[in-house]
Amino acid sequence: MSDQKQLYVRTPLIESTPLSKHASFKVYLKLENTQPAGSFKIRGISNLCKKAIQKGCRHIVSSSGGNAGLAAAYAARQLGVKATVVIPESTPEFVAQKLRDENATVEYHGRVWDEANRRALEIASQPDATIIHPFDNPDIWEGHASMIEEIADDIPLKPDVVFTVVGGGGLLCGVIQGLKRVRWNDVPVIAIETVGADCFNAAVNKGKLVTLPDITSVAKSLGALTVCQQAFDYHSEHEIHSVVVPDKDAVEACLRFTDDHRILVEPACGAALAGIYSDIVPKLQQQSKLRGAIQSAVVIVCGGCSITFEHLNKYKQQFGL
Ligand code: PLV
Repeated sequence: MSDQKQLYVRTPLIESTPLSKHASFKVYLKLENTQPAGSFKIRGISNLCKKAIQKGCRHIVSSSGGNAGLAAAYAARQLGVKATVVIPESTPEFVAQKLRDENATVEYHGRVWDEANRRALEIASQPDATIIHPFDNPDIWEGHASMIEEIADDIPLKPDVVFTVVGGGGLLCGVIQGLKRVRWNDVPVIAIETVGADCFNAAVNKGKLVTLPDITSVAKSLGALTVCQQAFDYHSEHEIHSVVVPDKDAVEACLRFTDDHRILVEPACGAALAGIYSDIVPKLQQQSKLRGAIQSAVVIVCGGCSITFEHLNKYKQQFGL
């Protein structure tokens, strides 16, 4: 396949009646869960993979908690090159199988993503191989930014706020770059993490990058120990409100979203939806952090494959929901 072919799709932007009813303002959902490979990741990862292949790469090496690896494996298969994905032991076996189904070689290494990444870097030192970082690369952010351009084309009016989640910060960087591209520099972003996967919030509170000792959240896809420098730097350039929600709220949001929209998402994505279901906007307004009335919001439904109906049911019991 030609490396000119776009590997991501233009995703739907829908106005959500149930979430709008809950929030008392219009809520639009950017349905990145409908991307090939299951999440927004394919936007940035395919951009980075294509550029690597143009420079002679024949072997894509990814270190990923799952979704970035799936996007890399999908891109590699579409572009006709080999893929190896190193995943931490926290990644469920069914995700490993999905990677194999994309023809990737899968290697388990380490407890968390950072340890898997060290092994991936070793493999990527082989000739013709290139490391495809899951979040810390300008080509990733450039690719992710395309989702905001699509939103700007599809939404009737500029939104008053955008909800997204933060893992290593690649998605946040893409969102901010996209907002800059469409000249929505004044649209605030609510950047949500879960307790125990909150490296962006820790950095914001400390005023410098912080490395978490461990990832204790069930939202393993948000589980980078340190956020990327660019995401941290954007915090002083753009109005970004860092919010941390308990795992229970992220899981509850997944459950409610299943009923409201009949779409199954993993807790990493549920965290963004918790922005609406857990009434983050009124809380921020009470703290005088969000100025002006909110008439409409966009939630980036980032998607992700690390969930099954059975897993969601287990989480439901675990959190007494
Ligand atoms: N997941 C990464 C990093 O994990 C991965 O390797 O797949 N939502 C979903 C469904 C995700 O899979 C991720 C990232 C994020 C959100 C956060 O994106 P980021 O890392 O660009 O902030 C450690």
